[in-house]
Amino acid sequence: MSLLRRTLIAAASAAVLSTSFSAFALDIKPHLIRFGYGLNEQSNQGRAAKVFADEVAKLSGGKMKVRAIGAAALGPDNQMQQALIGGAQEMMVGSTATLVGITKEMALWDTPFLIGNTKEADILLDGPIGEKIKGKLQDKGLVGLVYWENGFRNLTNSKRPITKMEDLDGIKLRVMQNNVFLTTFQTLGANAIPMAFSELFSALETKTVDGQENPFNTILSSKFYEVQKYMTVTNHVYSPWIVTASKKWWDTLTKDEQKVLMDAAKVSRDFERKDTRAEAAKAMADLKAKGMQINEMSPAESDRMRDKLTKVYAGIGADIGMDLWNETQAELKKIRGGK
Ligand code: TK8
Repeated sequence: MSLLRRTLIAAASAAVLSTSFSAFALDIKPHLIRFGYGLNEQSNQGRAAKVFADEVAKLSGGKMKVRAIGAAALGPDNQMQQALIGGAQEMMVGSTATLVGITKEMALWDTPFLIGNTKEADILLDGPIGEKIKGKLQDKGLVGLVYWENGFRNLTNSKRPITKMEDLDGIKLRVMQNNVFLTTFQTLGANAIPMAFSELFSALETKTVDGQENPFNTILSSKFYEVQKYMTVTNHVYSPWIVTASKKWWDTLTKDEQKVLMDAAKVSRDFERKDTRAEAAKAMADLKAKGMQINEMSPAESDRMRDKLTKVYAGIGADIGMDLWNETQAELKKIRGGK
């Protein structure tokens, strides 16, 4: 081989080396962002996760890449939260109810019958109260970006129609891993069993539990109608989801990168709420068509439940602090026209 050829080869391979090195450097800097969630890809959660990923790619000109990973493949909510806190995972979306062990103020959102409609939900969540609660996550190693809508929760079970409180007696009801949900359903007479969402379908299928409670959308997307005959429209609580990031990781990002994520999160939130509401509006008919027997809880029966839950309400007030509780009541009164 001539000297010239040898020199050319050496130069070429040096060039290859240096390009591949800088490509590698580029790859790690603009991060692959793992965004975990619990429902499947075909759910409202999955659709909005995709919108978030696409928006991040668009706003960053392809420099930031979100990989949305659903079906609790990265673990149930609690496990992902710990991974975020430790810096082993970048982002997730999950129920605020599973965050109460980390940030006690999140329990406000678990208050039965607190929020009456989606307008109230949006004002509370996106206003000063929602911001304040979200801000509390910072001290715990998490950054809260936006709230998505999980929705108004309804009861399903495989035993009987629930038309009054007493019908809950002895029903083995899966609840989220959260004390307010646990004591609420114990107080109402059910045999409440805390369990991760990822275990729920098979627990219903094997009759380890008789029932569960979730919004229409989830009952549909998780195919609970295959293993649950009865649904009772109770709207007993409005559940938010919250998009969070690992603070350890977030603090390594530039201001511009943080802005891309925040802007994309807002776009995903607006999409998600619209999509969820559209799906929920027709879900009842869909669930009927799938063979579920559906009844609506009467307002008188909801009032009886509310009365029965006096102690639960007092407990939430004590846990989150009376200032936050009173501020919320005042805000709701304002939204409802001061009545
Ligand atoms: C999904 C959960 C789910 C929640 C539950 O990971 O656990 O019942 O409603 O949406 O966060």
